[in-house]
Amino acid sequence: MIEIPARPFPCPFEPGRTALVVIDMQRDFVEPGGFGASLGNDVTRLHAAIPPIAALLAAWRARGWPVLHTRECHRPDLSDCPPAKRERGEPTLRIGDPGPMGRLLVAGEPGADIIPALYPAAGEWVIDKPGKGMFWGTGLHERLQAAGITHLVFTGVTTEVCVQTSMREANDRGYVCLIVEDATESYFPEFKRAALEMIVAQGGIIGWATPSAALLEALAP
Ligand code: TIU
Repeated sequence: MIEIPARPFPCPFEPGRTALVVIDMQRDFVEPGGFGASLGNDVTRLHAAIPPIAALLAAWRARGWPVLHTRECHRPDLSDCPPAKRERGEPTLRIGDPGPMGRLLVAGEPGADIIPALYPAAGEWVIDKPGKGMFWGTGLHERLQAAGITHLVFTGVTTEVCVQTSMREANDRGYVCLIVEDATESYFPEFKRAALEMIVAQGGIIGWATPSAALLEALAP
């Protein structure tokens, strides 16, 4: 067992039983013309998280530890996209509409895939999820249990939407949850700051937070 310097206090880390979770680093959120841009967001705000995630992926891959990528996307017939989700607001394009990267947030379309810089390696898990959280409708808890994974390190986008929802779901299922502060980003800096604070408040009510440099240094031999 390793201890990672973290807020609000050192975080336990079990080598081999700790999966690196990369949430929704899809072209649809990070590149122009996708779902994130259709909601009126400046997608360049998310780019700062890419190098830290790449460094963490390299560390996990070098050690043969489990890596899990998620993609928020729906079946082509949208049978798993609730109308309440698709019809909300006044986006320039809705989920399932054709855009420059194919149909927004539809599985198999170019926009729904993960950005080349962080593309999954052979053998890494890729979980397609219809919701913001990674456990809803995915069977992921059973797979993690079967693999003996007890600790999760969270990265990806966006901090206060899919990352925080997934981390809250994981906390309720008994996983030790650590979020990497510079490996997650939001379209709204103030929401990122607030999400990180609410995770570590009250003695780590949802989990722990640490910068990637502290995590990588603690893992170094
Ligand atoms: N809109 C926004 O901030 N996020 C999402 O819709 N999905 C994820 O966070 N992946």
